[in-house]
Formats: sequence, structure tokens, C-alpha cells
Amino acid sequence: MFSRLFAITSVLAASAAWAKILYAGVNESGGEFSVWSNTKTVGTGLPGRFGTDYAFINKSTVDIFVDNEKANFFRVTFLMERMCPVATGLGSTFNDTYFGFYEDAINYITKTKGAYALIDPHNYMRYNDPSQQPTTGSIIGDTTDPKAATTAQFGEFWAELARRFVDNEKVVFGINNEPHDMLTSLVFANNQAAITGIRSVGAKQLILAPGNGYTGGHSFTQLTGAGNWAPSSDYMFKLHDPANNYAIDIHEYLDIDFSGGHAECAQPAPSNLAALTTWLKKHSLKAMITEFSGGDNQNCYNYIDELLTYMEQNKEYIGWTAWAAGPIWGNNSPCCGPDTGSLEPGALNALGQPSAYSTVWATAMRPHIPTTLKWSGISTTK
Ligand SMILES: *[C@@H]1O[C@H](CO)[C@@H](O)[C@H](O)[C@H]1NC(C)=O
Ligand SMILES: *[C@@H]1O[C@H](CO)[C@@H](O)[C@H](O)[C@H]1NC(C)=O
Ligand SMILES: CC(=O)N[C@H]1CO[C@H](CO)[C@@H](O)[C@@H]1O
Repeated sequence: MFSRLFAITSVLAASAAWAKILYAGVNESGGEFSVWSNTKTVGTGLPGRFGTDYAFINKSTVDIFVDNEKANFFRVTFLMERMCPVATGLGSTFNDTYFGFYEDAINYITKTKGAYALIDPHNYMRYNDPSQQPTTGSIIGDTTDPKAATTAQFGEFWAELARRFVDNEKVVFGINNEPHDMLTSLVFANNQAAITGIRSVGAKQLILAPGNGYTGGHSFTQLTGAGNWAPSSDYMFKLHDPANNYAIDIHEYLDIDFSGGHAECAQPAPSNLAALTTWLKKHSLKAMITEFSGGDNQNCYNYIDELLTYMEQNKEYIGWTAWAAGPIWGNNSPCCGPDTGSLEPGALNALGQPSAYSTVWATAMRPHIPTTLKWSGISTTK
């Protein structure tokens, strides 16, 4: 009863501002799966078996999000060690079998369904050992680590990826998932190399650039991590994009430690995002929140409503994707406690009950899908 009333109230409050939200949808996570070396779900690691250890999307559930939910945006994760096998290293030599599976998913979303797709190398700005992400693997561009891929190689990787999608105006390039515990100046340098690489092949689509500290919105203007790394806000406005078409990639979980690991929500988005919003305004930048979620409870529904309403009311925010749907979560929970389940339509949670698509999405996210989403033209911030 309360939740229905709450949803109606927020629809009324938000409708005037909806035109600013261009993109809304879900993370499609699965392309990076089965590399963890110390869990019982480990598969064959690298390269892994398509459809068993990893997969990108279930086309039928993408249909549900587009046709029934009217969502227009999918963040599709992949693993850089599968795209660029460690034996040949990070750069322009791709595994064309893996790329082919990925391209098929992206083409289905963008060409068959007409939605937008965010290309997401899910690598924490690290490469060569994903066995215990997010901590393993050499930091890209770390000159003190002889095994590390260089910033130049990262630029070559992005130039090649962008070249392969140059004619697809419905893609968005996400530079990397959740850089953390590294020099913020190096996050900046790697972001710049990616942008320069992407533009060097003539690709003009929207680019999303992350910050340090898992690109958390609440900490974007603060020192982050055990190393007290410099605030992302000291650097990311200095990125040079010849096409002037980049935005900031933000993740914002609503539980006590911003991890997405707890069922209960405790961190209010409006106050936690206020400093970031001020910074975006100051530099005339936009942001997308490409990860957030909440547990299956009224408290979280309220916090999610507050986050999405805040984005609708602040024109610095152009879109969002919730974490997470995907074809091989099974009854596991991508977020927010073991009983929440995933956002994949038809999935059950660990108790055999309907999962987050039927609960969290239906109650807290579906009422915020704007009717004015962008469905045509090249991906941009406008
Ligand atoms: C390329 O990817 C396919 C599909 O995952 C895999 O079977 C093959 O072994 C990979 N090749 C290399 C060199 O990693
Ligand atoms: C894909 O989704 C449909 C619709 O929910 C479901 O019936 C089917 O089993 C799914 N396929 C896989 C491989 O998960
Ligand atoms: C909570 C959560 O898992 N969000 C995620 C969106 O993408 C990647 C997939 O592995 C996760 O690492 C993020 O944490």
C-alpha cells in the first residue's frame, strides 16, 4: 500500500524533469564470469567456455526490457583477458571468436532492438590476472611493475575496439570498470589514452570516463583508498576530447559502505552526490550512474526512488543502469544480500522466490523509466 502511494507521488514529482534522462536500463553482466580461482563456482578460467562459463545476454530477456519495460540502455560487460589473450597481450590483437560473441550481443541490442549499448571492459583498470578481481592483475600503466601493460597499449586496445564499432552510432564506450587503489593521475592518463585512441579512428560516439575509488559518486571529490589517492575531481575535468562527447561514469550503491553487499540501504544519494553535482556543474560536465541497486525491502525502495528522483531533478545526470541482469547469474544475487536475486526476468532468488526483476525493479525502478528516452541518433550527452 505505502509503496504504491510512494511510487505515484514520485512520478508526479519527477515528470517535469524527465526529458533530461536520455538512457535507462540494466547491467548485462556475465561476459567476465568464471575466472575466480578460489570460489566453488570457478569454471575453466581463461579462456572459458561460451554459454557455460560466460555469456553476454539472453536475447529473450533483452526483448522483455525493451518491448515491455521500454528501457533503451544496456551495459554489457566483458573481460579484457578474454578479448586480448594474455599470451599476445593488451593491444590490437583480439580473440575474434570472443569478439564475435560480444559483437553479436551488441548488434542484437543496438541493431535488432534499436537500444543503446555501453561497451564495458570489466577490469578495474588492471590486466593479466583476473583470478581474484578486483585486486589481482597489474595496474595498467604502472611503470614500477614489469608485467604491467602500458598506457600506450591501453590506447591501442581502445583504438581497435572503437574501429570495430565505428559505424554503430548506438554504442557508448565505457573506458573501464571501477579503477581503484592506484594513482589518480594514472587513471587520468589511461582515460586520456583511451579517448585519444577512440577518436583517432574517427569514432564520435559518447565516451564514459571513470574516476578512482571504484568511481564512487560519494567519494569523487575526496581522497580515496588506503593510499589516500588524490580526488578524481582534481583530474577528470582536464580530459581532452576532440569530439567533445564524454561524460563521467559513476557507481553509487546505497548500503552502509557503498559496496552493494548489504540488503539494507543506509546512504542517501542526494546528500552523498551533492559535491559531485556541484563539480559537474562547475565544469559543464554530465554523468551517468551505471551501477546502483538495493535489496528487496521497502527501505531500499525508498532510497532507490530518492536516487532516481535526484537524477531527474539535476540536469547533470543523463542516464542510469541498475546492477544487474545477465544470463548466468542463476539464483545468485549480484547485489544487496543473498536473497535479493538478479534483475534477469524469470530468475529466482536463493530461496526459490521471484528475484529482483519482480521485486526491486518492478517496485523501485520501473516507475522511473522515462517515456522520453532517446531512441535514435548517435550516442551523446544531449
Ligand atoms: C578464443 O576464444 C574462444 C572462445 O572463448 C576460445 O575457445 C579460444 O581458446 C580462445 N583463444 C585464445 C587464444 O585464447
Ligand atoms: C532466456 O530467457 C527466457 C525468458 O525468460 C527463458 O525462458 C530462457 O530459459 C532463457 N535462456 C537461457 C539460456 O537462460
Ligand atoms: C553490485 C555489482 O556487482 N555491480 C557491478 C556491475 O558490474 C560488475 C560485474 O562484475 C561488478 O563488479 C559491479 O560490482
